[in-house]
Amino acid sequence: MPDVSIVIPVYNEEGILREAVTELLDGLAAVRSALHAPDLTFEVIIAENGSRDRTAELAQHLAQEMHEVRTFSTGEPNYGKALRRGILEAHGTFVICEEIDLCDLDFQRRALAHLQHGDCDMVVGSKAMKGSHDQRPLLRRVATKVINGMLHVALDFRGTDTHGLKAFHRATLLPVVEACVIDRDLFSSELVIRAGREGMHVLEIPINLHEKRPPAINLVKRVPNVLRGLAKLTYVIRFGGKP
Ligand SMILES: Nc1nc2c(ncn2[C@@H]2O[C@H](COP(=O)(O)OP(=O)(O)O)[C@@H](O)[C@H]2O)c(=O)[nH]1
Ligand SMILES: [Mg+2]
Repeated sequence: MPDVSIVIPVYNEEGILREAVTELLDGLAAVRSALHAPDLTFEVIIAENGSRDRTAELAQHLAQEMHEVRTFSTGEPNYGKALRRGILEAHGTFVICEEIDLCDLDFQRRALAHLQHGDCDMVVGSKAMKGSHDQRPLLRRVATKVINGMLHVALDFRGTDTHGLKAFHRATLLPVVEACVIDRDLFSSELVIRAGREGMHVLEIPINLHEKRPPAINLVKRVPNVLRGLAKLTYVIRFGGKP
């Protein structure tokens, strides 16, 4: 079994997939050495669904070429569903949830150091806390703050970010992952919020966010889905109902 599973949901990423995965695997040597853990083993799980380009086929090729890489493809585009399945299929003691346009080795190194020291159960890479540096356009930075503000009001969430990079001890978080019912964009938020509410120690650390490419899906088009997800999330967490 690997020590660390890196789960990466991907959708229509043929342009950067091979380069990003190759760079990630090359970079892991530096993570091992910074952690003084030369034998630390990794697996990379590419969680694809619904891509209309050659992403699924490219992911298959990568899995055949590189023994650390596994992949699966399922139905319609759904970030949360793909990430959830990737986490459930992970074998590592620790799981890192990545994004193909980030593959942030610095976050991975710092998060693993915290987890190995037993400082916390989950590390969240925040792009909105003091010390972080978010290089995305203003509108997307504002969107992050708005979603966070809504989570604060609706669910009493006290952190600064729920969407994006995360790392955790797999066995500890597994019951929380299994309890999650929201898919799409808000799955990430549900996972972080549930973990906190179940008394787990969630530690936020600042990240330097630099995307390898702008997102394919227009921010405005995501709004209805995110609002629906927020309403569902509030309902299931506040009232324990079915989504
Ligand atoms: N499997 C899957 N992955 C997705 C989907 N939408 C986005 N992703 C992946 O999620 C990660 C982040 O997506 P991105 O478009 O950068 O949105 P951002 O999180 O707002 O920056 C990337 O690795 C994408 O390929 C989806 O519908 N299904
Ligand atoms: Mg992105």
